[in-house]
Amino acid sequence: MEKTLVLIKPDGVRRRLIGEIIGRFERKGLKIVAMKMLQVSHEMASHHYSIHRDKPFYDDLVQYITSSPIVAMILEGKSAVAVVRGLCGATDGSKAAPGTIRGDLSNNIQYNIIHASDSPESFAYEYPIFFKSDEIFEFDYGDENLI
Ligand code: 3AN
Repeated sequence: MEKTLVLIKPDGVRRRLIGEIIGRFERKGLKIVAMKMLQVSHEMASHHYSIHRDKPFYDDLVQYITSSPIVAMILEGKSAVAVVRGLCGATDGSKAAPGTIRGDLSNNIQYNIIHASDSPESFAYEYPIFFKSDEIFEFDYGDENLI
């Protein structure tokens, strides 16, 4: 089964949307195999956002993701990367489709609530920034044949 990294960013935490967001992933049938609340350091942020280093919004991005705690999780399921990206919606909340997390909960490109890996390769690069291997669990919910 495929895995993907999700970060509920500072705006999602501070707007009390953690439960709303996790509930959407659970109801879709994704498995939460790792989860924690943490303060992102500048070192972690610059590693995570290294592909954006030359973009004009890079400094704001790092400043923002390090401004207050986030919730990080690893979700597992069939086509998890694409399915989770679909649930998140377009990067700019003001353009994201209704029914998606950003479409329903954000109206902003920077304060867009959530990050999700955009490919299995991105997941492989990103998840070790947030999780050690012994923080990722293997278990069955028991409802897998129904999902
Ligand atoms: P996504 O999060 O949808 O994969 P990316 O990877 O293109 O989008 O951008 C990473 C983050 O950078 C976005 N989540 C958003 O917070 C921020 N961002 C992207 N484009 C802009 C922009 N034009 N202005 C400000 N922030 C941006």
